[in-house]
Amino acid sequence: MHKALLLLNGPNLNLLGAREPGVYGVATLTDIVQTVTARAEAHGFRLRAEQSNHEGALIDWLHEARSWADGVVFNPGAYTHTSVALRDAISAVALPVVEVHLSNIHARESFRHSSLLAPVCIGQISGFGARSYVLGLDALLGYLGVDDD
Ligand code: CA2
Repeated sequence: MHKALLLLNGPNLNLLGAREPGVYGVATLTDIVQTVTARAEAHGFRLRAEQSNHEGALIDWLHEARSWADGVVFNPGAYTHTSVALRDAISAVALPVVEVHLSNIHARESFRHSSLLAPVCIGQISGFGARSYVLGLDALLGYLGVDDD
């Protein structure tokens, strides 16, 4: 085990906290990264966080993670609903990936109800705001056999 995790965020999530607080909450991506990093470190894991608005960059980080990470917490943003390429990347790297969403995608527009990625992830957490990331981390650690607090 590398004792290291990747926290990956997709398009527009760099805007968190600045706009649409009613839908996505007031926490910034920096706040979320700090919270998840502290919790990962408390369990003895390093955490690397990356965000990109570009599909190819997200794919490259997933590929790289194969050599250094034990798993991934991933908010793919709108690529959740569209990206066969990200689905193929998740399948190819064969790392455990937890899909997380701030909003409850099932309670929103119908085009957000389906995820092309969820079938190749170990699970999906959706609707708990910034806490979705903490729940996603805990689910990943549990999957990896790390004891609870
Ligand atoms: O709920 C989520 O976490 C989403 O992944 C967020 C995506 C959306 O396309 C997915 O359907 C669900 C959108 C992220 C946009 O983030 C913004 C943040 C602040 C202001 C505007 C957009």
